[in-house]
Amino acid sequence: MAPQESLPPTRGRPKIKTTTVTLVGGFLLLLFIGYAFLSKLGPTPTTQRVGDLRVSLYPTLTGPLRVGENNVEVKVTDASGQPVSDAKVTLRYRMAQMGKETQTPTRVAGLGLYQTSLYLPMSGSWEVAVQIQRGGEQLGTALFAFQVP
Ligand SMILES: [Cu+2]
Repeated sequence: MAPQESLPPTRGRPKIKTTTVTLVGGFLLLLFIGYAFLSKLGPTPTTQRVGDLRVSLYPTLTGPLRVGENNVEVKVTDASGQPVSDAKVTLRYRMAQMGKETQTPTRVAGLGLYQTSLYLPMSGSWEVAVQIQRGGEQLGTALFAFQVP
C-alpha cells in the first residue's frame, strides 16, 4: 500500500477543474444542440396556444426526431409564462395521410414539463396532437407537424 503522503497535495485540484470545464462545456454543447433540434421540428410553430396556456413540444436528449424511439418533452406555461404542472397531457401521433394513430400519456416532470417517448416506425411527415386536460376539463389540443428523415 502506498503511503498517503506520497500523493502530491494538489493532485485533486486540477482534476476537479477539468471535471467542471467538461460539465460546463458539455452543458453549453447540449444547449447548442437543443437549439439545432428545435429548428428541425418542422413547419408548425413549436409553441402554440391552447386556451390561455402556451404549449411547446420538443425532442430531448435522444436528438432530432428520427426513425425509432424518441424522447420528447412538452412544456406548458400560463399566459404570464409561469409553468403549469397540474395538467394532464396526452400525445396522439400518426403519419400524415395515414390512419393508424398512437396515443401515449406523459409523465409529470415538474416545472411545467411533461415527458414521454414517441416510437416513429417510418421516415416521412408526422403529426403530433398534444391534448391538454386540467381540473378534469379538456382545454384543447395543439397540433405539431414535422419531418422525420
Ligand atoms: Cu407510414
